[in-house]
Amino acid sequence: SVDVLTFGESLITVRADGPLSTHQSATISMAGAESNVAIGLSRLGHSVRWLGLVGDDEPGALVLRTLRAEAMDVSGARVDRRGTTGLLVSEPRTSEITRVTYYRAGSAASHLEPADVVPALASPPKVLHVTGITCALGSGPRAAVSEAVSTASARGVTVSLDVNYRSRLWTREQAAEALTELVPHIDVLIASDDELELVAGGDSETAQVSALLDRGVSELVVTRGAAGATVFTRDEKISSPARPVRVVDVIGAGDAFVSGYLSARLDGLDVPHRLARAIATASFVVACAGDWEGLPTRADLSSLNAADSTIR
Ligand code: KDG
Repeated sequence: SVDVLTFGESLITVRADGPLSTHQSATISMAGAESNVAIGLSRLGHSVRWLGLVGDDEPGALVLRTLRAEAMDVSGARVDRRGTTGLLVSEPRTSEITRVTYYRAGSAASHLEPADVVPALASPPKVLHVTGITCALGSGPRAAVSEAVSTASARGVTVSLDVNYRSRLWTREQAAEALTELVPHIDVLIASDDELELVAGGDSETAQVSALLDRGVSELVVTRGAAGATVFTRDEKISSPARPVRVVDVIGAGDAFVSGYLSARLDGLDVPHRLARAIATASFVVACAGDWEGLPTRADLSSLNAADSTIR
């Protein structure tokens, strides 16, 4: 069995150097919240299995080839000819604003069903990680998440959910309806401060935190962007500021944070050290372009503490 099992939609990305209509230069890569987390965990030495559907096309081959190169088990991933691999286009508009456009409706990945993921839990991983994005892709993917988390929690597997609300895919009301019912199966819940109401209702953070802990969440990780993050458990509340970083590309920071957090948890570290690794991991990924390219290895992480020069 593996340390971490995850599944979701991975897309091909075209990162243009300007508005796509005027630009001939762009970088082609891949993205996907779950595969970003999977790459982060794999680089930190954990065994990871990723499941998902890609189209019978070059973008799908790029996705699987990249994940194999990142030492992932993709033996359960498959090609589905009912759709193509999804596409994400990003275009810089100002130094702060990036326009992101999805071409993913009806994609191969949107045909995911419970039977594509639930059998993999027969050999239980230590952690099952899912995100709210998958629930937004259609009724099959939503059922896959719901059945996977209930099967995993019944088998004693630690289940982690990153809310990851995407306004382009569904409304806040739809997200709240789908995600609230997952909560009783979740051990580690990661949400940004403005996503808390999607899983807990209400509008005061104190009430939301106690509602989630009462429903069985054992670790609630609330991220606050550049202001850092707080972890709430039954017994403690631990906050940490973010590291001061020169941000090149903020996309992927949340996924990097989750990979660092789960990695430290798998290593048996306590909550303050989980938070510290999460923040360190995120600080690597924002320093270069791309969602996952800058994710650190263990050696990279230890270089953070060996400070006497900024040139290594
Ligand atoms: O978390 C970063 C993701 O937004 C990106 O990788 C693409 O999965 C993606 C999505 O659906 O937005």
